[in-house]
Amino acid sequence: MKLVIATRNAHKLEEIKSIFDFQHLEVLSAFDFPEIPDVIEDGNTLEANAIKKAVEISKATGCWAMADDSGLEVNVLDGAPGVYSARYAGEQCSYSDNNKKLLRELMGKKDRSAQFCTVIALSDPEGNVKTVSGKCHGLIIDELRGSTGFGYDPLFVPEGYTETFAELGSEVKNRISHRAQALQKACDEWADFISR
Ligand code: ITT
Repeated sequence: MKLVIATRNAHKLEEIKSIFDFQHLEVLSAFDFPEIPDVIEDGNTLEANAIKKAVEISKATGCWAMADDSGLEVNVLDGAPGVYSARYAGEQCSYSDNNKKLLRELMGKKDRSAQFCTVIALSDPEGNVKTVSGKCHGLIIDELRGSTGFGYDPLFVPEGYTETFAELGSEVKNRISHRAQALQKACDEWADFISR
């Protein structure tokens, strides 16, 4: 049975593949379907966007599809960048632009608490969908540290650690991250589907 991971983010794809045990499933990704246009992420919540990505890709490919929508919520910024994490500094912006904007917005702010949040949706080819979510609490530091991972990883120190996700590396990140927690729930709750 084929399952499409509905992402064009290579880092995210790599993390999902190394965290989740897909057992006998044949795993594809949006990179295998270049003719399918990007899904417009216009939902107001991570859940709405994750569902939209999973349903559109499953309908377009005729396969089951799994989608991840994630964001960084910074408490003193009322949850921003949140659902707009990918384009915080504007359309077509880079990870570096987003990190610089976040540091600017946090300049002089004492409360550095934040959480990464993920919703993962699974859709069958008819568009029947289920979701799980995961959260990882931590702090935003005031300089970029580390070179692994992607996105806001060089600024985020997870609770219980002193190094950023980008310094801790994939082994630790993939054990404790928002994505790891959501995928652990997926593994528990979707076992019937996965073992079919
Ligand atoms: P797809 O929609 O194709 O999956 P995307 O990069 O647009 O890829 P999102 O819509 O979920 O993914 O965007 C979330 C953004 O939040 C992402 O571009 C990163 O900047 C950031 N992000 C998400 N997960 C992250 C993580 O584990 N570590 C660091 N930053 C992350």
